[in-house]
Amino acid sequence: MVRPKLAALFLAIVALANGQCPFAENLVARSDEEVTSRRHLAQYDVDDSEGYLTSDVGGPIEDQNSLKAGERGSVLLEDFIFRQKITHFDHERVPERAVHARGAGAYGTFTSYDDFSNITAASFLSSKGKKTPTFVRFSTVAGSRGSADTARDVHGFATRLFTDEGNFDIVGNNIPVFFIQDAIQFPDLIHSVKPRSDNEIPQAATAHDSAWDFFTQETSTMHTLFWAMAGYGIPRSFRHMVRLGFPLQRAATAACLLTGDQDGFGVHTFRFVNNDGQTKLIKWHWKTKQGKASLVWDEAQHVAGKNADFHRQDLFDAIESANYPEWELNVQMIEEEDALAFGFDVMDPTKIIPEELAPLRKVGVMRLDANPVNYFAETEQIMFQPGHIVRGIDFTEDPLLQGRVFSYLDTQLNRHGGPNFEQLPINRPLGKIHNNNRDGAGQNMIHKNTAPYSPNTLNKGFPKQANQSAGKGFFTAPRRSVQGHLGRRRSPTFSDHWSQPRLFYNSLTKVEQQFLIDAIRFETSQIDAALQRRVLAQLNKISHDVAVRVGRALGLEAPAADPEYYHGNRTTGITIFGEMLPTIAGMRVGVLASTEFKETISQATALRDALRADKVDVLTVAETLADGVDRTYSGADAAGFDAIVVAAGSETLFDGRRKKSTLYPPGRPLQMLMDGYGWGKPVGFLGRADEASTAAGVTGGPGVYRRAGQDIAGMAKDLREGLAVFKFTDRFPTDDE
Ligand code: HDD
Repeated sequence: MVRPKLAALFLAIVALANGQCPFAENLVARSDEEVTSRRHLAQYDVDDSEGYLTSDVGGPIEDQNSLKAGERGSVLLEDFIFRQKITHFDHERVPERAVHARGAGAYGTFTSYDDFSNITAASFLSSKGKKTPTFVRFSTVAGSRGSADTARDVHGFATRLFTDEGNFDIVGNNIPVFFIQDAIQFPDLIHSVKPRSDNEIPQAATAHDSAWDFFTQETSTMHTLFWAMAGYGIPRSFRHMVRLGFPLQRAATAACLLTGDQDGFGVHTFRFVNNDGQTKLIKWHWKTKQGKASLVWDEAQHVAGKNADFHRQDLFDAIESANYPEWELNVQMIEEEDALAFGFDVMDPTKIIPEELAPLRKVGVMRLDANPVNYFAETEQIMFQPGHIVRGIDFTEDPLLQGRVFSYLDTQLNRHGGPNFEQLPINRPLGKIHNNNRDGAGQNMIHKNTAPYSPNTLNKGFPKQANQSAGKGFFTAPRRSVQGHLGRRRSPTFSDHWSQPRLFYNSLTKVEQQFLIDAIRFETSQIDAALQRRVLAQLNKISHDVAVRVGRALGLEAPAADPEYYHGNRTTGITIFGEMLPTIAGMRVGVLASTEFKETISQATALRDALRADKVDVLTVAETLADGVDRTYSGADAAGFDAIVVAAGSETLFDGRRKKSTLYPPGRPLQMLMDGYGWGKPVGFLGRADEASTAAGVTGGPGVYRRAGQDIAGMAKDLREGLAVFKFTDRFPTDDE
């Protein structure tokens, strides 16, 4: 069988309907044998490329008409074919995830950079070049399964490593901290964020009373909230969530700041344990090699309406066109005795460990190179758990982590309806399972051992107990200890909720600070006035300036400065717009052309050829789907492109009197140009396009490129720079400008 399969073609059609870029041109056909990252699952694939339709029990059948008494009915109870088909359909759905319901996944391979056995006994890090199959599921948190990808939200980044010593899951987010410090508060957090219980409004949004009612009382939420209100809440794609550490300076023209490597997203502190029982406290960081990029809010809202599948489509297309995204796995390591050495508690999941205090160490790289074959069987049925842990790694006392270890197992029982969910193909480990767990709904294994208990003599003691010294068993860090009086309380070392949000805010560029303030203004303008005052009180503990600026938009006066947590510290790796993207592969350029002027279509085609080697998709937009045209103006939108180019040929396109589109009002291409510019995208003009640029109010400045009609190479060069800058942030005024 050769990929892509029907699913890929279907998505391409959906893409067309949505005005997005289909990957048809870049499709890379690979045989299933070549897709190694999901080879262990191939035994479960069902190939319907030949044969007769059968019932669930294998007999060939026809199923297009029910069995009736007489031509006009009724249908007979005897019709087992009807009943089986309808019954199966009626039971197709399983409960969607209570959170992170909306997501997309992909397979890949993790490659270890070295032998790290001096610090961890984890087998996937035991030798240089060791390869481990992986599956990743990206998600939003609050929205239901059909919600839009670009809702402002924390984004899930859950990774499964199918190691040769069992499945290991890192169930993280694209934000390195979390809202709460104790898992017992999770239902409260989620109930406040989810839609109202009476009318189920709003979907996938925190801009409502209950969310901010909770945030302003449980102030541990402030730090994560700041990250989500900044660009981290609206990433350009899953591929651009979290980033790589080789910063290049953005074009000097693009208001920017040079930064170093940045923090990551395993959130909790874990332990590495080596075979000698020595431990280190660690934090996991996945860093994208695509670079960090985010949308701007107005754009994200447009995308949500135009293409709810924006992120999943980007991931799917990238993989189908062999533009495989990669992330490097880094760890921050500290000594056990330093858990309280930095002025905060490293067991507190609302805190980052700034990189100045604990540098990142690269341990390997993950490349995603295969799409799931069946969304339900693979992406919907993968059941991640922080409790899926392997020898060489251990938990810590973090109360949020402790609660998660329970909750994920429990939720899978609910979703699957029984304890055998680990037997589903996507959840099966690479190795064989030997234990005394038995029976239950959907039992897939046929156990031959008639002594399913330990210890036993009837089965010669098998399966044997494995531990640190025998059978390479999982082991708890030997010197780990806990003690204390029982009590429902929170550690005083968890009580500072404001210093790190301020550290985050200080570390953003000026325009990113403005985006954050604008996001809080957007959210809080939709909530009750009493809550707005509580928001200002909290913001004021972080920054008086932020409180004043948000207050101004709400028509409220901020309280007097509350400087207890004010400081001038900054840390590296926070800014999103401050760095050049290391690759522009997978970006899309929309060329605004006209079928009335063939020359403009030729310009677009030439530009496509010029950027092919960069793996940039250049799409031609015109009035009709004539030769060489990919999109009509009615089916395209600036939100679907990372850059907009006006192909003017030798005459102008936007002269309404002479060159009016036959199908669409001249305002449509103009709108795309204005939106693209307004959302900070690179904008180019090929040929005589003065009227277009004047009509759009795009007079010049960084990221605005003008080239003669024949100078395709020049425009391609400009776009390479412009796409790597990605957003020209000088176009967004700040409050003091
Ligand atoms: Fe969670 C899903 C990430 C705290 C309870 N969580 C879920 C997923 C991600 C995270 C990425 C989706 C996994 C997938 O793709 O299938 N969750 C986090 C992070 C947290 C966190 C980074 C804090 C550090 N979660 C958290 C707490 C609880 C849960 C404190 C409960 C006490 N999370 C769940 C859950 C979900 C889940 C209800 C829903 C579906 C599932 O687990 O499989 O059990």
